Amino acid sequence: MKRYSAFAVAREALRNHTGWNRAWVKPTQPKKKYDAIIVGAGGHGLATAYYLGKNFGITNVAILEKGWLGGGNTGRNTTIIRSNYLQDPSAAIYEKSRSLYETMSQDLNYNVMFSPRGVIMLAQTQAEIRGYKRTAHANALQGVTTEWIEPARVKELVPIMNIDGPRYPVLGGLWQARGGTARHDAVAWGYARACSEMGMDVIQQCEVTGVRTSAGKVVGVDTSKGPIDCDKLGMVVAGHASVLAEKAGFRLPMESVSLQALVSEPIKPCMDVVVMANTVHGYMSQSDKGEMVIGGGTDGYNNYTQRGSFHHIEETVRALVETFPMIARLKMLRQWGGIVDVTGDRSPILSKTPVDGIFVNCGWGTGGFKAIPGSGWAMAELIAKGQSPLTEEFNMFRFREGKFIDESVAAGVAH
Ligand code: FAD
Ligand code: PYC
Repeated sequence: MKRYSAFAVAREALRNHTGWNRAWVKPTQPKKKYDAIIVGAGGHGLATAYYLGKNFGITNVAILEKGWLGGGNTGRNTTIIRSNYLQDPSAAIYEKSRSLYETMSQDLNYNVMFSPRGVIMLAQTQAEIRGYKRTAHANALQGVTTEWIEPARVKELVPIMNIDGPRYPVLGGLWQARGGTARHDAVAWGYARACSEMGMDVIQQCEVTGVRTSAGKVVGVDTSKGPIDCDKLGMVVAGHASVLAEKAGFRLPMESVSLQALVSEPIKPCMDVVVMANTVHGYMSQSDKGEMVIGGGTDGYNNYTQRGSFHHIEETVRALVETFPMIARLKMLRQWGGIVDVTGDRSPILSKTPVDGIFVNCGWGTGGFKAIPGSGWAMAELIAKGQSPLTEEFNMFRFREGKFIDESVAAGVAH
């Protein structure tokens, strides 16, 4: 596998930072009709379009975005990638995704800065020990490489951690050595550029305001740039999924809520793995620029603010100071929020809908960045062939039938 030099990584970081890389996507106006329209140019929408072209040769496709490329949760997340989920259907799609991240830069010819530095989920209660040991056993059966590690090994991996914390000492952890991070904007821009090169239209500043149907089948959408016809429609709009579904005449079992994150001033390298501490509601990694990237739980009430409430920052920082005392001296640089789409079983929806020709991909909640390539791969198959082994169990009708895919432990972020 190709390895990038430190120079290539630094050059790519600069190009991403300045927006230079985004300029590769050709500006375009909508055509009258497409074989497929994908609503939402976040990672999942773009990856869906990309694999429609790459795996099925369907390129008469438009991706419609009301804002800008990756301006939703894809460009707002803390980029943690892992596949240590409990249930078999989850492990299949998240591990497919993680493995696609390994070769994404080569596949897209675009450096997404995938960094498999390892992810630890700390156990700080007896219940977490049981939960994570159970996950490690399930992962062994699923072919996902994870292991339970003892506190001494945690300390070896993360010397800055205080494992004897006053409230919740570290009792061990679930370790996934090939988990890690990637550059979020680059994932969106890499897919967008590849879609554009295949002849697809990536249309920004184009909000879908209505969905047109005839005899129970989709025929097109109304947008802020006028009506556009299509044979198939993929709704991939995360926190706005229920709003768009309503325009097509059906409801989704989903709630939208704000999740926030913050970064510190940049400091010298001090932590080369990702740490999640779910009992105390905090997680942290260090970015390539040296900032400590920090997040916590979701707001406790539904909202569309892209801000997050103040008490959560306080709670998150308090928890992390306990676990990493040295961060008490850091200044925080900025804070932001995203609107995450949360289902009752904390698993996504990739599904046909009651309207013929409309497909929905949503419900990734606090954890969909890691799933972008696997979800796009599976969703493209669902749209092209009407079924996919990776999406079967994630259909929206499972809530009516009681076939939940419970991932409340693996979700990793309190909600
Ligand atoms: P988005 O990127 O939100 O894309 C949806 C797009 O649809 C948006 O660009 C929006 O503008 C557009 N849209 C909406 N309505 C319309 C309309 N009517 N017409 C046209 N366009 C429309 N996941 C992880 O795996 N690891 C993490 O570490 C992680 N951390 C997170 C931290 C935070 C603070 C947040 C907010 C999320 C985090 N997530 C994480 C979750 C992850 O970001 C999301 O699950 C994922 O990015 C969802 O991608 P998406 O493409 O579905 O949605
Ligand atoms: O799903 O791993 C995750 C995650 C970490 C932070 C937010 N989501």
